[in-house]
Formats: sequence, C-alpha cells, structure tokens
Amino acid sequence: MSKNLTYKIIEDHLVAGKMVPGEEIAIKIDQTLTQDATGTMAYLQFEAMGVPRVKTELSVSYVDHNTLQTGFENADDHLFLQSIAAKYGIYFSRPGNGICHQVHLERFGRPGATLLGSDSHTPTGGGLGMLAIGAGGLDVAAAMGGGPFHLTMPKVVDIRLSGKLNPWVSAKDIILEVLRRLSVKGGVGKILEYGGPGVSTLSVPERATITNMGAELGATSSLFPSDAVTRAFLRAQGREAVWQSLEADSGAAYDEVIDIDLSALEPMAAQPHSPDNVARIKEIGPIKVNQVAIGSCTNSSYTDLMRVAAILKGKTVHPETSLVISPGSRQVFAMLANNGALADLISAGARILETSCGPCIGMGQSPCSAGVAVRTFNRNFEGRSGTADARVYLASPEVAAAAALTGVLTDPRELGQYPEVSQPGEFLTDDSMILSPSPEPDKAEIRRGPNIKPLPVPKPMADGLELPVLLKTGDNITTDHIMPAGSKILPLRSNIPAISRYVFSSVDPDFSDRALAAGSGVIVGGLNYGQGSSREHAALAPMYLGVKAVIAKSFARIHRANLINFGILPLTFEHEEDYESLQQGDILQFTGVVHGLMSGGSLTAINKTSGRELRLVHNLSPREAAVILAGGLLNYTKQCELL
Ligand code: MIC
Ligand code: SF4
Repeated sequence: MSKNLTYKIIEDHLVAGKMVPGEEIAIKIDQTLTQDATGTMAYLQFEAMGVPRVKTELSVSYVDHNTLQTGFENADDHLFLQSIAAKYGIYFSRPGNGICHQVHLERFGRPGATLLGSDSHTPTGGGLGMLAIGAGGLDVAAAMGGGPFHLTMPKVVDIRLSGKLNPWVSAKDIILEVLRRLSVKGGVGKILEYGGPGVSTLSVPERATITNMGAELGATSSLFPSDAVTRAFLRAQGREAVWQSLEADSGAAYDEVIDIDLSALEPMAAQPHSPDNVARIKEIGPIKVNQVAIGSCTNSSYTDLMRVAAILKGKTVHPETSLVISPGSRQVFAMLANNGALADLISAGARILETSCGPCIGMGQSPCSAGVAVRTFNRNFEGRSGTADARVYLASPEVAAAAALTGVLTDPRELGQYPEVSQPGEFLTDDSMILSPSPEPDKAEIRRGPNIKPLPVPKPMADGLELPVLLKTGDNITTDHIMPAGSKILPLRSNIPAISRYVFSSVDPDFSDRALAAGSGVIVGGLNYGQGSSREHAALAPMYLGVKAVIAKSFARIHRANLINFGILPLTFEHEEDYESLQQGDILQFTGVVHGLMSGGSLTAINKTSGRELRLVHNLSPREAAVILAGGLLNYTKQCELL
C-alpha cells in the first residue's frame, strides 16, 4: 500500500497503538532538544526520574532564551544546565551559539528521525524531513529517560506546492498564506506534509521557515520530503552522511489536500494580534513603522540575513525607525562577519543583537507606546513584545528591510531589482561552542543557584471537588496570557512559587491572589485554550496556585498534554452553550470523579450558584486518566515503577 511520509516515519517508530487518526499512539524518540527557559524544569524532572544517563541517540540542551542576565538568575540557570548536561550525557550549546531550532537544523537534524523538543517550534526540523514535535518539558524528560512519546495519531494534510515564488516573495509568505486559509486552530490534530513540484524550488532554511510557523496553526508537526536539496544542504554543513532519500509514495492517501500556487503569492503580513490575521502588504497600506526586528527561529538564516544586507547596502535606515537584527546562529553571524555583510548592516544603521531569541520573547527591544513593529518572527500576541499597546506585524525579511528603509509598511517589490542570494556550497562549521558530555559523569557536580527551587509535585485527584470558577476567558487564550514571558518574568522559570504570582497577570492582575485565597478552583476558557508556546509553566504555576480543572470549548494540543502531566483536568462542554451559563465566582461541585475518569468520557458537575447541571467531556485515554488520578506524570511513573 502506498504511504505518505508521515505514516512512514511514524510506522518506523511506533511502539504502541494503531495508526488511526484520533487514537492514542506511542512513538520512540531518537533525539531531544531543550532550551533554557523550559530546560531547567525539564532537567529537574529528569533528575527526579533517577535515570543515570539519557537513553536517546542524541540529546541537546540549548541556551538561547534567557541571555539578558539582568540579575544572577539567568547565569545561575546556565551553570545548572551546563553541569546537568555534562553529568547525564547531553550536548550543551552554550549561550551565544544560537537559537535552538536554527542550530539543530544546521548541526544535528537528520531526515527520518524523530525529535521531541521542549519548545513549540521544534517542528522547524521538519524542513530536513524529520518528524519533529514540540512538547512540555516533562514529556521531553520522559523521552530522555527512554520512554516513548504519547500522542494522538494525527490526520495528515497534503499541502501541494506548484509553481515558483516570484522575486520579493518568500517562504514566510507561503506559511502566512497557509495561516490565512486555515487559522490558528486549523492545524490542531494534524500533520502538514508538503509535497508537489514546488518543493524542489525551496531551500532547507526556507522549508524550515514554513515548518517552524506551522506551530502557529496548532499543528502537531509539519514535514518536507528529504530530497536532493536536503542532501546539498547537509553536504554544505559537512553532514552528508546522515542524508537519506525520503518521500511519500506516489498515490499515497491523505485526509485533506490543499493546493498552493507559489507563483500567485504576494508579499503579506500577519496583522495584530494574531498570526492568522493575514493580509497583502498592499491591502494594509503604508502605515508608519516605529521598529523593525529581524531574527528569531523563523527567519534568521544565512540567506535571510544576506538578502537583508544586500537590500540595505549603501543605504541608511529611516530616521524614525529603529532596526534591530539578531542572527539565528553563531554560524550565520560568523559568516556575515567574514564576508562583509555584517559591515553593510552596521553601516546602514542596524542595531546588532546577540544570537538569541531576544525581542521575540520580550527580552528587550520593546517598541514605543502604541508603536508599530514589523518583525520577521512567528507570534504577535498582544503584549508579547513587552509593550501592552504595541501593534506587531509579522512579515518576511524582505518586507522588514523595506520598512526599515522607508519608515512605512512597504511592498518590497517597490524597491526595484531583487538581490539574488545563493546558498553557500559550504557553511562555516565550528562546533567549539557545543560542549560534549563529561567522560567522567560521576565527577560532574551539579551547580544549583538559589533561583532554582525544588519542583512542586501535584496531589492525586480527589473523588469529590467543590471548586470556584476563578476566571472566565474568551477564545484563543495563549500560554503567553496564562504565563507571560519577558525580561521581568522569564528569569523566574526555575522558581515556581515566584513565577506563579504572574499567572494571568496581563489579563487579570488579581488572579494569583484570588486563587491562593480560594485554595483551589477551576478556569473556564473558550476555543483553542492554551495555544502558542509549549511552556509547561502555564500548567505548573496554575497547579501550584490550586487550579484543579480547566473547562474550555477546545484545547491546543501541547497545553492539554501539559495540564494532564501536572494533574489538572482538561474538560470540554458536552453542550457548548453551557459556556454562557458560567460566571466567575460560581461554585462547581464535582462528584464521582474517579469513576467518571475511569469509565468513559464524561463527568457531571452541579453549578451550586445557578443550580444548573453541567455535562462535561474529558476524552482522556485510559493512560491519561491514570496520570490525572495519580496526580501527574511524575507520580504516575513512580507508581508504575512500584508495580
Ligand atoms: C515561545 O516562542 O513562546 C517560546 C518562548 O519559545 C516557548 C517556550 C517557552 O515558553 O519557554 C515555545 O514556543 O514553546
Ligand atoms: Fe525563541 Fe521566538 Fe523561536 Fe520561541 S519563537 S524559540 S522565543 S525565537
């Protein structure tokens, strides 16, 4: 039977379950990655599992998010991560070496492998033909310990690319077009597999821009075939040996087909405040732009920045527009420095930042009040830039460079001659900032600074619960709403008691006080609750504050899994209109929770305030129900060991 590429890779790694969309399956994980902001928790959890050395083919710990070091916290976390890596057999990519997804693509990714990363943009690796999936840190820790990764078998969508991009139109416009068509919830429960004759016109970094931002669709992952272009990229990275040809069989079946003619696309942008609010630059018009930021794991490859340098060469940025650039990796940065392109960027007035996530996660470079920023990043959620009333537009490096020169949103085709930039035949490869694990792990000492607090562990789920509704939210609540990031809060990622004070702080500053006073409670959400990042702090910190359940119209995949991992019940409405009947402050009484979780998919609660009965659906697999009842995945794993 002819198979699509997703089925081939999953079949190769299948440990349990049937490859039927909607059913729970478990797959073997070959590689893992963590970044520092999720990594400290992941490694505390890994330590708690008591496994002496990682059991994966490769595990890499990156430091790229928290590099501002406005206090001792970040530096302490870096030392902790470095010492953990040395002891447990993990490669350590030092701060300054680059953004995890970009470096992993360059130095470690391998076609046909599975990669689990504690960051939602892990599917960047799909640009190389690997099945790369984002997850919470606890799931990644379990995979490092040799456990399989459990997921719902996704549907597979065939995105057929035809034609070729016109000059000034780029890979970012392809994924913006997909977002325009499918929306931020359109990928939930799906893997997007790219195919068709247009694929061979795209380089690996261009493919990676597309798979990276598939995260914004809520997709489980996105995937390109591994072909001659992949081989040339790996050869130029000095890694041709890991190449293998991988593609879907002809006539393979898909659950859905989407056709995109690349030659019909135009420069576009995602308007505030959602990555799917996409329009053509021409339609949006020449709005004034205060800041341009080029970088992030979506668009900071060598060719992205070479093209920006060529556009800016010999010109100066607009006097009322600030331009900041953060190269994606040390490889990219060094190559730009060596060939003079960095000098062109500096001469044009660009402010060069270190190779890290930087402004993408609100670590500096917040725009001015009510400012407009054009960014090559992947998320423009309200407030994520650090300025509550800023308006962020997501666009290609070409659009960003054009705005930096003109000071207004500009269709880059107005700039005239398109600067052709080719892929290098050989990248500069220097892995001296990637540290190998210690050959003497017993002697490696773990460095634990005062910011690293012990891991809070949830209690087993009670059979009867009386819970106040602590907060009612609307649709598309992001994990940035639940657990904001930025330069003030991100340094507290290793300190749950401290960071929990900021849960929902941008939505309702009194939330944490109210939750602590109540002792326990429930959150009510709308559609696609918990979209965005993989940060398990958006489950862990509410758990610490006493949240026992979230009742929503629907959930984003990673957040739902994180809630379960930390013993919080994710429930949906049997009748969606019941959402309207719930108010903040209502008291919900749950009885027979244990039986309800063990036997089938529903639970009943009585709203004691209104007297209404609520029918709720849990849709938990037997394994997930057991995890919740045990009080989260760590407790569950320990229970299994005792059996
Ligand atoms: C993000 O882009 O939101 C992050 C920061 O990379 C997160 C991870 C985190 O919150 O640490 C993600 O995408 O998973
Ligand atoms: Fe870093 Fe931004 Fe990419 Fe997240 S989306 S990994 S913060 S660059």
